[in-house]
Amino acid sequence: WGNEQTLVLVKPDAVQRRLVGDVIQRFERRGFKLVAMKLLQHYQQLCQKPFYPALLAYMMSGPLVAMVWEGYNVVRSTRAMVGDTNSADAKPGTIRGDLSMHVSRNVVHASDSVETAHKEIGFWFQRDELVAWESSDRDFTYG
Ligand code: YYY
Ligand code: MG
Repeated sequence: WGNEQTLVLVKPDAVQRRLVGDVIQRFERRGFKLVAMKLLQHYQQLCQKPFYPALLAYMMSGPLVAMVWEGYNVVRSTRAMVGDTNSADAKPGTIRGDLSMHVSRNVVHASDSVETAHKEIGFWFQRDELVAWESSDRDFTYG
C-alpha cells in the first residue's frame, strides 16, 4: 500500500492566477509524494461532453501544470482535497472552495478513480517521466 498514484492538472486559470505553488503545497503538506511534474500547452481528453468546445478553449488558453502524486488512498483523498466540481458548492478548506468562484474556472483536475488515474497518467506522461524515489519521512507519515 502507499503506492497508489493520481493525475492532477493545475488548469490554465490557476497558472495565470499564480496559484501553482498553493496547490502543490497542499498535496506536499498532506504527505503525498510528487513523482512527476511538467508545464505544458497540451490538452484533449474530457471529450464527449456538452460543454466540450468552451472547455477545450479554456484548457488551451495557456500553460497548465500536470503532476502525478503518490500515496495511500491518493485518488480519493485528492478528490476530497479538490472539492466539488461546482466551485459554488465546494467547501471551504478545499482547493476549489478556497481558490475558485465558478465551475468553468475551477483551478484543478484530479482523477476520479484508480482506473481513470491509470489512463490519465498514461495520457499525460511517458513512463520514464515518472520518478521513483524513497521519501525519508515515510515512517513518520504512515507509521
Ligand atoms: O471531475 P470534476 O473536474 O470535478 O468534474 P467533471 O464532471 O469530470 O467535469 C470536468 C470539468 O468540466 C469540470 O472540472 C469543469 C467542467 N465543467 C463545466 O465547465 N461545466 C459543468 N457544468 C460541468 C463541468
Ligand atoms: Mg472528472
